[in-house]
Amino acid sequence: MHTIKIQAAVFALLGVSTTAGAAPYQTDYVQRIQDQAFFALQEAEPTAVLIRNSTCRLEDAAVRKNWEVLSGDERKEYIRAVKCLLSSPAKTDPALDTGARVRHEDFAAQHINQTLEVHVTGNFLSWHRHYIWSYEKALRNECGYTGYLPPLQDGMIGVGVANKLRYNPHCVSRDLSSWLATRIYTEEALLNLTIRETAEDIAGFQTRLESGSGVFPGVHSGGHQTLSGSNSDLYSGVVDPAFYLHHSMVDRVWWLWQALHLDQAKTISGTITFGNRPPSRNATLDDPIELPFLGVERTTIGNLLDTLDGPYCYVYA
Ligand SMILES: [Cu+2]
Repeated sequence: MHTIKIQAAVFALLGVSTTAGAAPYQTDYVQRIQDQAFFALQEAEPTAVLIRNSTCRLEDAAVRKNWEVLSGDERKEYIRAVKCLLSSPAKTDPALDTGARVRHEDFAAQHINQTLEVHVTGNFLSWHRHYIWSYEKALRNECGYTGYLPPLQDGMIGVGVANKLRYNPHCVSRDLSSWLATRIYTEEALLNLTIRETAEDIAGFQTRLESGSGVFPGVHSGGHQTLSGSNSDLYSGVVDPAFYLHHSMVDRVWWLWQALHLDQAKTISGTITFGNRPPSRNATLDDPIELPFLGVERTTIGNLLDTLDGPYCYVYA
């Protein structure tokens, strides 16, 4: 298990300027897709409320705003809350021997322990949605954060060997590649992921998310590679706080796809083994999603497919 020495410098990636007021930022092509998605949700709301198992309403939903549009003070508040998780004591049962010393590491331990069951699988998107939502909850309930988990649009992590769980103090590293970022986060990539035939079903969406154009990786894997350093380790990339902003962006892209394909929003694709090795059955909506180290209530994939239902009530802006 890893521990992290984080000082403000580590947050260089998170915006450079926590002091300057952040300018509104969202490229036009992202805004166009965002507007289409939100319009689709508004159109569907009168019928959607009737079948929801919660009291969530679109107009009251929490809004996850992009990191790029947060003000300097909002960014500082987020960083302060992350530092709080980095300095609060771990809560996982010591008997589990996860190696976690601080709260942030409880989350890392959970990801490391389940890595092969929640990547390149049918539960990848829903498990990570629930995982980062639990992190957001900890920021808010345990560290007084008043905002929501912001997606990072422009910094969007390969497979390494995990040491599994043990106490392993080291510094988080990054090796940012703007060269790669400018080739991955393109209008083409977003269109291919959302409104084009390439993403006409959830299998196509997931393929694009990982494989991109074929030459460059997709926005999920490519984002981890863009951050590089600690993020090059599929298991323990979560030690880098930027992991959560990147995965908020991945969740946002899935949310956009779902809103633009409401008739398919509750479909999933993939099996229950990493890359289907060894070959296994397809994942189903009844498959459990569990975060036992984090004390999060057991749920199912099917319960996590709508950000306005089940345990959730949030949208992206
Ligand atoms: Cu992951």
